[in-house]
Amino acid sequence: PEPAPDGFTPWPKDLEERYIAEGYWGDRVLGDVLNRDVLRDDPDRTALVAGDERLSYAELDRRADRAAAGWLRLGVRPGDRVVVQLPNSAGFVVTFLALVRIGAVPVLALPAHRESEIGYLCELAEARAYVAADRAAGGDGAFDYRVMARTLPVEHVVIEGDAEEFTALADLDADPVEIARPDPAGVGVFLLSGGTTGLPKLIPRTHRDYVYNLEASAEVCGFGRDTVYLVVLPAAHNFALACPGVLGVFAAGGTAVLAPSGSPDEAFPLIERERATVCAVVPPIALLWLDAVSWAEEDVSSLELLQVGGAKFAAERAAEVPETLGCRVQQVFGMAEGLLNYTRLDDPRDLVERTQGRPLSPADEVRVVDADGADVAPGEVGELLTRGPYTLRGYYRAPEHNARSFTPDGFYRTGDLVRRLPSGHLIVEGREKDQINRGGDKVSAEELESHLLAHPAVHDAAVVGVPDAMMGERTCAFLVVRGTAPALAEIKDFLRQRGLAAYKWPDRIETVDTFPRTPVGKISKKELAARLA
Ligand code: J2J
Repeated sequence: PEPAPDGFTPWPKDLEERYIAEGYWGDRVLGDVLNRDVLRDDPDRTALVAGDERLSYAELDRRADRAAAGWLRLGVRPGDRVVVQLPNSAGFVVTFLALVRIGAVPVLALPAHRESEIGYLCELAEARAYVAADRAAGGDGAFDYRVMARTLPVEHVVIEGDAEEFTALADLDADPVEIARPDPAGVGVFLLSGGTTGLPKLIPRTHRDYVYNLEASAEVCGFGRDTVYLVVLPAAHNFALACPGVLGVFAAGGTAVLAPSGSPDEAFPLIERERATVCAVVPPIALLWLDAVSWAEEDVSSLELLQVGGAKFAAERAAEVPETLGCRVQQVFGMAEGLLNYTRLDDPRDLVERTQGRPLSPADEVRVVDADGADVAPGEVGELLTRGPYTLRGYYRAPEHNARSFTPDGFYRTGDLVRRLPSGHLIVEGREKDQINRGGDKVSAEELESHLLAHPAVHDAAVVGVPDAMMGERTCAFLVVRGTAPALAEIKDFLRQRGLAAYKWPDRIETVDTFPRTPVGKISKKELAARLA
């Protein structure tokens, strides 16, 4: 189907009817995720713990309604896009719920993003408003989001903390008003793609597809009222938000506990204090925890399940989790574009350790294909293509990119190379897309290259991944230079000034005279990568 004028590509009618008839899509909207039974029978149950704040289901519901009224009073309307860049705070959760309740569409940026990403997102989404913290927490505490906000093309800036000349997030608080329910078929939230092109892409997720995503995930992961979910990844990332994430916990009636990071110094005391039962991490955090339990003093025995995803988790390390951390491990191979693969809680040990799980939904369609788009023999490696009731049909306002990223019959080309076992479990064997997976953080080679090319001493640039024991991969930039080669520190400083998020900066640079070429004259990244091995 043709994308609608608002840039959203709908599912074709026959599939829409099927997803409704088979019960994948319902009438629920994201603003209704707080478990209704808990709100009615047990409203004082704790929904959210964030810093010194503990909010019950009733309090969180009320705060979200009051904030929704505050956003409406500010002038934000249903359908307006709002770029949200908040840390793991109660403010993030309340803001998300408030915006989706009024039918405004949050564009979920990560706290690490800077002018280059945020400025572009505001333009692309034609955002009405931008909401951020006053300053970055932790190591990068020097960064002041208010300074960036002054450069953004938005009508309203809302700041959590010291707002200076802007609207304070705390002031978006008014007596609840009657709100028109958004259309469950409409776009509820925009997620950010890991990206393979020069510019980040926006992923439209409808209310009904994302509600299905989080509810089905909560069921597969066994979430219930007793679940205490520790959030150590950015809550704005798909994994921590809805797989099952914070929203899945709310749907199940459990408790979400927000941590500032996955560092054992911050996470372990919270696990002990709150008796956390489950946590989602990327492999580098899992490795850190496997090491830290031997010396940490905290009692982490409440943990029942560690979800590991975002990048490949080695079978040997997965095997260590039960003995070392005293909990089950679940591998998660997901993507903000949609498809989620989980190892199941009752899968045999071998599948849990060796595979990255199988699709969440019976309606997920998966193909594994060769370079010509033909299905490979069972068990062979090929590119994973997928479509289903919660996988996008097109990026927002990106027609040319969409023509390459989807097959004519609507399968999303993941760019991941996988092998499928007879059980349906997938093993991630590699990647075809031009992206570096830096411990779960995705870096588009083309995006970084285009920034590097802007440096006066850089004549040409090619970015590749270099294997790393902790991070899985780090980023190496091969440069052909003019005159003196710039030092790594200078390159990083240059990228900082250009407003590129720090996780995208190269870890290493190598200068070369010329690039190796493929027979058709393209830069051979394979050969460049081989030089590093
Ligand atoms: C290998 N590669 C993986 C895994 C993701 C849950 C978990 C992760 C994400 C995520 C997510 C991998 N082994 N276990 O959104 O809800 C790589 C693949 C994939 C890309 C998607 C979730 N898990 N990957 O990581 O949108 O290359 O989502 O296509 O950030 O991460 O990245 P992203």
